[in-house]
Amino acid sequence: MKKKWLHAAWCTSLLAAITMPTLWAANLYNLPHGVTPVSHAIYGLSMMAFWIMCGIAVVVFGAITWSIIFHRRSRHPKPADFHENTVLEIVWTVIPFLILIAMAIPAARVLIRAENVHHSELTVEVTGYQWLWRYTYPRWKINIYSRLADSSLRIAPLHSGRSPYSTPHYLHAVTHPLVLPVGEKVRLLITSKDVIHSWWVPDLGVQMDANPGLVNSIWVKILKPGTYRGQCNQICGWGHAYMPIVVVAKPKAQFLSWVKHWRKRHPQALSPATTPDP
Ligand SMILES: [Cu+2]
Repeated sequence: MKKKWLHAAWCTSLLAAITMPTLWAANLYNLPHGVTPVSHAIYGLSMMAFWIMCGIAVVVFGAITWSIIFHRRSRHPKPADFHENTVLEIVWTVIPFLILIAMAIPAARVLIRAENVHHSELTVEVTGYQWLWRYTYPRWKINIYSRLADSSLRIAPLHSGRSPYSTPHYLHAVTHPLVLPVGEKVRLLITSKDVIHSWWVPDLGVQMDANPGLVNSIWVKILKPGTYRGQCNQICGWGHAYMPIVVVAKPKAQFLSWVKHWRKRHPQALSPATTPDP
């Protein structure tokens, strides 16, 4: 009896030793849960695929382990010598097919939902340039040029002699962030004035190509105030690493007061958008 308990304790410790680092790594490297309904849906899809893969792994590796143990050489197993098995072949074709269908239906639903920009409450135009982003709020005629922050720019040259660790958010800080209201469906119209860029903010569940001559639309509804960082996700030239994205989400009242202050401080920005200096 004592031996049995000892055995159980060993098995539990071994399981914990395997599980704990796995959970820690999962927290570190898993997809971010994000702060928008779409990012939550994408996270749900990712976890669904993950658990299906875990189930498949248990079945496949279980069968392999079982075969290794119970059909080992020392047991002198007699191999089955059948050839072709219609039932078996139908089963291993139909099961993966059903699994794929079960994954494709919710994935298609999320895709359709992510692209449905109807009933948006605010529109912001996002334009990529080599190497900065311009954010335009047509409702208030606000133009924001969002460049890499000076704190990063000073360090970026190869022989600057400064450590990237000496500044917070190195290469992820900008001169002016994109400010959005919390809880509102915001339509983003994304395009480019030169080469292909990509507007990517993982916490918002958004990655959309910015193509010259084409406008792509996507929407975000940020559920939590905060600062969310991303970057251009399409290699667009030597300055590709120098066009980060920072989104600041504020509650509606604070957002409107930001709009008021911005317009007061930047009356020149009320004119139509012009191409920024390189
Ligand atoms: Cu780019």
